[in-house]
Amino acid sequence: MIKANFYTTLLYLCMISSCFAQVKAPGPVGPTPTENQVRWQEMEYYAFIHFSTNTFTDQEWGYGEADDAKLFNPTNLDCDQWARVCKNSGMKGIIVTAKHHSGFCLWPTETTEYSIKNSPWKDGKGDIIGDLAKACSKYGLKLGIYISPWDRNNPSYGLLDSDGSAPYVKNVFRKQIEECLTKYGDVFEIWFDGANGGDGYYGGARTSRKIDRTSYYDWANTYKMIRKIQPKIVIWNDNGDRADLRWVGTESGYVGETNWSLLNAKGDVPHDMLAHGVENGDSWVPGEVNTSIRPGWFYHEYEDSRVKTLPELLKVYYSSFGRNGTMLLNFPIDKTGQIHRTDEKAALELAGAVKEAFAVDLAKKMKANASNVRGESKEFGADRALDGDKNTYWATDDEVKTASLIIHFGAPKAFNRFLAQEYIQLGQRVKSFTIEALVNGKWEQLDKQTTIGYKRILSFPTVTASQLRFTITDSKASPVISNVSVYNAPQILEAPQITRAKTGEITISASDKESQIFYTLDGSQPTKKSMRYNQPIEVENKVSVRAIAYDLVSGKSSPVGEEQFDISHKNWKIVGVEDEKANNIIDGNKNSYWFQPKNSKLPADIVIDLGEAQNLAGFRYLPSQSRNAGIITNYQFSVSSDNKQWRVADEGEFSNIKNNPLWQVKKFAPVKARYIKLVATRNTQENDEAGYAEIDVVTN
Ligand SMILES: [Ca+2]
Ligand SMILES: [Ca+2]
Repeated sequence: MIKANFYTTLLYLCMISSCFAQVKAPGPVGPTPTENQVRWQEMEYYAFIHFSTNTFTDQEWGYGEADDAKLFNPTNLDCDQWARVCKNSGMKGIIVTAKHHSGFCLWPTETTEYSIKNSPWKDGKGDIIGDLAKACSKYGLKLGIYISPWDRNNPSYGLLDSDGSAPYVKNVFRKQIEECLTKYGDVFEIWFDGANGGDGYYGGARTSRKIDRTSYYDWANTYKMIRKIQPKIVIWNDNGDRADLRWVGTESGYVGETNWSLLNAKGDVPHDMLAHGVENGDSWVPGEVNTSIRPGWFYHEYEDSRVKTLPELLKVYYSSFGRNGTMLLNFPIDKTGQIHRTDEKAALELAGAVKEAFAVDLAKKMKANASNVRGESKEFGADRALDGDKNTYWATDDEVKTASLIIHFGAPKAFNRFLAQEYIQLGQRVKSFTIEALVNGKWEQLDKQTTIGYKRILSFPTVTASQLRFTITDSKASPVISNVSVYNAPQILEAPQITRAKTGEITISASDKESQIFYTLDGSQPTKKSMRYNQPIEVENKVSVRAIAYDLVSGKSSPVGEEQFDISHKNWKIVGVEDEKANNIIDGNKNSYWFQPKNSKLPADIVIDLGEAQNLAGFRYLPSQSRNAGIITNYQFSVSSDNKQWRVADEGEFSNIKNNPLWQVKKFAPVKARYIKLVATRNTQENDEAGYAEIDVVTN
């Protein structure tokens, strides 16, 4: 009897399990990624390295001048340092400019003399791609190659043989790709920039060459060759035939909040499609977000003070792979041949902040239930989204396109980040979703968004709740969610930014909106007992503002932010300029600027009416912070009481402004005057441009 019972139970159990086994996994919907695209997407974060003759000629696009090769001579090149910085920054690979538009090659290619073979570095016996490949392998990073299709040095670029074939593509470009893909081991990605054709050296012809973007490179056959040599590679191409990955339409470091990993295989891709993908596109072409840690892609000493700050880098982080993209962050290699220490520090700060923010997944292994589970099978249950396994997922029955998943935290938990992932191997499905928190027995909506894709991260003000409800409100097909995570990221306590508008009104802002701000106006050290900042402060006179950001939860405060302002610009006027935009010079915003009209010549002057006579003892000048142009080096500063009779108060130069284009302060013997005139006599580029972000005075 016992035996029979045992077998009956066993049979029963087998029936149940076979019943479960019969619940079929969801089928794919729409285009799906290749294995290569999935492997690439899971890398999430990797580096761009820009290094070439440009580094030594201080250019972004080298002309391809033959002699520039002789300038390429890093004093202390260290590919190990590049890889170490990238590894410590949490990156998974490095894409290097093996050849940029100038045509200069960082490896000893057989295809041209314009390479490190003919540079003084290591007497022409070096191989940077080889060195980097070794360093990458040492640090467990993947190697990627950038080869510019455009070559401003090569004599055959843009020319066609009588049979219509392109000798440059056949004998140079394709051979260069072949060399890079065969000599240095596995290459995870190859990058073909979209800048193509135009002026160049072209073997000394110094002319302009145009190409037909659709046919010149014969991409179909070029791709075939690439995939044959490196079957696991992904191809980035913003130019010709659709490849594996897409540009997101900006180099500023973000992709659209709605971001489909789909495009159509044929046809133009306008900006909107680059930014958002195409909901019903017929091909899987996910977005890669590329941006530089500095304004430029190549190293320029004058950008040493313009490296992205932690809040700026975090913004890129959340706006790239927080929005179903990958993040490709560029390091310009400096003239010594290394990643500059300021850039290294910034990247490590980002890595530290990210590590802290995502240290504890509050949802992991918590109890969860869903409004619908596919075939009521455990295999597709809600807990499969909280198990930390990327290959398991919560799925609903085929006909169910809206569904909720509730996470029960047990005791109420504080959190401010939500992360969700679709199992993209079955296509990108979710069209919209909401998240809500159960606070004191009531559901409060935290956010309402559109697509998810590989990974979506949402930030919101910290909330304390016992449950979180994630509702898919619309989907192309039954949703398939591989992961849901919840975090409580600490505040970023950076020194607050202090600005003053033309009206004199002072605004203080913290990088984390949840921080409280405390400030002083008398130069004393601010503490949490100082004045609390709630709204802009009205101050007409000279004032010194000091402020801290304070985190109520941890009791920690930021370093002190500090600004000294002279008299308010409330009654100031630009004299004798029709262009309204000239007011940007006195609006208190360092990011707004004005340039003298295109046809004007140096010396160029700008006159400001201060509204009433002031006791002047100096002036300040800030060049444009976004354009490396019109930076005044030599000046004359005059004052007047009637805008007729002028007296020179000071003249001279802003000595290091080229490399450090920040505020320049000049003092002079006190004088009373109502009008000031700044005359630009020379600029850093020895041309006729003169630009200004701000002009200010120093009063007595
Ligand atoms: Ca899972
Ligand atoms: Ca301004």
